[in-house]
Amino acid sequence: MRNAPNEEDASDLSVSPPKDWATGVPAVAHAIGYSLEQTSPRRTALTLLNMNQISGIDCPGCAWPDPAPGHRAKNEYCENGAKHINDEATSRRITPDFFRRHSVSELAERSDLWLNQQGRLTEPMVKRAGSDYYESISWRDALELLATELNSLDSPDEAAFYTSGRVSNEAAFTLQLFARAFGTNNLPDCSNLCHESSGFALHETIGTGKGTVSLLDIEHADLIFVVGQNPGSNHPRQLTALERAKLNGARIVAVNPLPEAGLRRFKNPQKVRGVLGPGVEIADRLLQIRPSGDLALFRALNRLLLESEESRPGTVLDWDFIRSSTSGFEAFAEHVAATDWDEVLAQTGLTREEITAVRDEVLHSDRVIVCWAMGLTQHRYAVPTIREIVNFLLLRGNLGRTGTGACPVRGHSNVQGDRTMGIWEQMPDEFLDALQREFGFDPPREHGLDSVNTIRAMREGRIKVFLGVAGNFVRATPDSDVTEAALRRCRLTAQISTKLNRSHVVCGETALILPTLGRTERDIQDRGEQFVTVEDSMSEVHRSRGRLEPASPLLLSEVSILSRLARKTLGDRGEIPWESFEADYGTIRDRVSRVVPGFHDYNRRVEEPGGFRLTNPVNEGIFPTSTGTAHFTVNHGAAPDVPNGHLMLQTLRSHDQWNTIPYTNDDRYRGIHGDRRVVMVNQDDLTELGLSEGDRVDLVGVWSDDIDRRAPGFRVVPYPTPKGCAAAYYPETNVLVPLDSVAEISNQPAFKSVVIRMEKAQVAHPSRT
Ligand SMILES: Nc1nc2c(c(=O)[nH]1)N[C@H]1C(S)=C(S)[C@@H](COP(=O)(O)OP(=O)(O)OC[C@H]3O[C@@H](n4cnc5c(=O)[nH]c(N)nc54)[C@H](O)[C@@H]3O)O[C@H]1N2
Ligand SMILES: Nc1nc2c(c(=O)[nH]1)N[C@H]1C(S)=C(S)[C@@H](COP(=O)(O)OP(=O)(O)OC[C@H]3O[C@@H](n4cnc5c(=O)[nH]c(N)nc54)[C@H](O)[C@@H]3O)O[C@H]1N2
Ligand code: SF4
Ligand SMILES: [Mo]
Repeated sequence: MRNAPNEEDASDLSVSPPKDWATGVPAVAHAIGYSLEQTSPRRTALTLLNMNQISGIDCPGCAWPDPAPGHRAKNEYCENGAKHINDEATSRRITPDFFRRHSVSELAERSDLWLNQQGRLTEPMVKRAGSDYYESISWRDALELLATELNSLDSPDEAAFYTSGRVSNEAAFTLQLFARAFGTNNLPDCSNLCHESSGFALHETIGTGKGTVSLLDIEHADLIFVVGQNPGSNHPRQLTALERAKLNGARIVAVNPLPEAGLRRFKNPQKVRGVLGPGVEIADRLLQIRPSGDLALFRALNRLLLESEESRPGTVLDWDFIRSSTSGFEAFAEHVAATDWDEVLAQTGLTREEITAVRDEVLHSDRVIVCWAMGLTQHRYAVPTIREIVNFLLLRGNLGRTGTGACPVRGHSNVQGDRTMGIWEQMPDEFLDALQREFGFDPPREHGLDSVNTIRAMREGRIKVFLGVAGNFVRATPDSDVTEAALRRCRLTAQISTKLNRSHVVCGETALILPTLGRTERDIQDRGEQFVTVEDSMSEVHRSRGRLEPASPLLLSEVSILSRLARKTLGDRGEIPWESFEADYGTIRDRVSRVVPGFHDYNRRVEEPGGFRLTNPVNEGIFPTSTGTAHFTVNHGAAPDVPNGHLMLQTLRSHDQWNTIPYTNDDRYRGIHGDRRVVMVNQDDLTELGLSEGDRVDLVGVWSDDIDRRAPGFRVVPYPTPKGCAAAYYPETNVLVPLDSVAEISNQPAFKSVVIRMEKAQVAHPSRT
């Protein structure tokens, strides 16, 4: 079973103190080094120099936006962006011979790192029922097989179509159109695992699920909170924006259980001063909060602001804004006034002085922004926590004005765009009405399955066919043993992918690998060379066009695969011109312009340098909620109880991985090298538990069912995390996250509050000799 270690995980662990700065010369050297290892200098030049430029490739690294045209650096990318792009542009190839040499069950024992290192997929492959090997199949037969399976289902709702956020707008629109024309809203996506909690909280309170902040706002803010986010590793160019804000006089408060390198000092690699000097201090204050303590923190801040207003009436709260643009203030104020300080201190692990000092920062700041990511969204009470942050912003009118706002920092480069294009199991009726008008069919109205509910349905045999468009569903999702068993129950699983991952080898009875072009590659169709479009975390929509020769002549683009699949499955049903979609993506954008609000004149506007920005109604003073006002809310919730001798584990990314795919076994900024099966624990806890650095333990999940959730063979690393808490890498620890441990309302897995205990390792671990 792969969720236990094998010889590929043999440990060369070495530990040094965590770094207190991020992104300088070593970072750039690492990126180029990784690139040259994977590919040639010429290909490196064709990809890196093109990245994030006006007519170049949109970086697949993350959703952080690019500066406006004219303000971009020659090297407008970061170390990690360079690594992601080179991981795709690698010269290594997987050919049919590879699958003759390795059976599926053998590959299922390999590490995520090894699978990814084998290179690009080059030909469609099939694993037939009863066989343990993938073999070649033509595109025609592969799509025919998939279409036949889809058409033989008792109901379209026995199929699920997963999307990961690298998929372009054009492919996403095509996929959701196909799924709905086929007859289902089962469109689980990575957003269900990522910012779903943000979407629900923002939608309910301000009427739109998207962030309200632009790069210009960041430059003009007086105070920026960076909550539950590790930008040094996961959104490196956010540090450039924060540096600029600081040079303009902004203050920064970081809220994080860990003293992440990028939150401390930043050495800007694009400036001589950054490379040679000590760098810029990023966070003026770091609140080392206990995981899940953020609701208590913001409630306490809100209470302090209300008290300041009481002592200096008319000077603290923005009454004009509260009266004209919000509702629910009284109930909220009454609830917050009853906040119990003992509980706040216990939940946050902070002191009253620390919290009061932040209140003072707020009182001195006219323009405040709150940024956040997975440290907030992946908890049971994530939605109430984010709603409480909205309360915090509303109190002083920090929404809709320049230099203010809510900034959920998205992960995948086009995860926001995929949602805009209709990838959601719960799209509102207005969207479905527009599809109906444009394409003349009745889209299903009943909500579909999200990621967690898809796994439940597979487990019960209610989902029989699964298509993954990008991503690595089996590794991204919780409860690995349960999820793997669920996937294996499917009749057919198919993956449209660039690289090999675990979702190809933990598969249904029949399985298909459908290899596709990546962002870096030229995409030539019947009506000429195509580009695609994406939407970043700040609602900027722009083009992306690759320059490299495709990794294999047999690759098809995502749009081609989906359009052909739709034609084969639907035959003459409906009047959707799949053939022209494939030949010219401009014809898809034409349709989008008539279906999706804000996309009028799409084809023309996206030709503008830098594309266009979708307007956010909040920035025009409009709150499109049921009442037309922003809603103050009353929020309940507390961190999970952690019994004595147990720890609260958060599962997070290392510096050297891309989601489910580790690139190396190092986590440079945290000072951890040579091993990913490590658990970071506070020294006092280790002393109490009688453990020391390097000791090997099993991590054992504790949940109300009697399933034995165990991640064996982890090495202990003393780390400055709050007492009673621990941190370890995803996806190795997903086996510990119960499928039913989800955020209320959003149904997002609570990946960052997993109650565990540590046991001395039961099985001897392989060592590198
Ligand atoms: N290099 C690289 N870049 C990436 C990715 C990648 O894998 N690699 N993934 C992309 C994707 S899809 C995403 S969603 C983003 C993710 O970006 P992040 O959200 O930065 O990713 P995580 O590693 O999950 O880190 C979560 C951070 O939250 C903190 N945290 C955990 N629990 C709490 C809590 O309860 N309260 C607070 N205040 N903080 C907490 C952790 O200590 C950690 O610093 O990055 C994107 N960018
Ligand atoms: N425990 C724990 N679990 C988590 C998280 C966590 O913090 N903790 N984070 C969650 C989050 S925020 C996210 S977003 C999910 C990520 O979940 P996913 O998005 O499902 O996973 P990725 O690792 O990004 O997918 C990598 C695969 O995508 C394919 N790929 C890459 N580029 C392309 C492309 O251009 N086209 C196609 N078709 N395929 C491509 C490659 O085959 C590669 O192997 O994981 C979630 N799971
Ligand atoms: S910050 Fe994100 S989008 Fe920008 S270059 Fe780095 S990885 Fe790519
Ligand atoms: Mo994500």
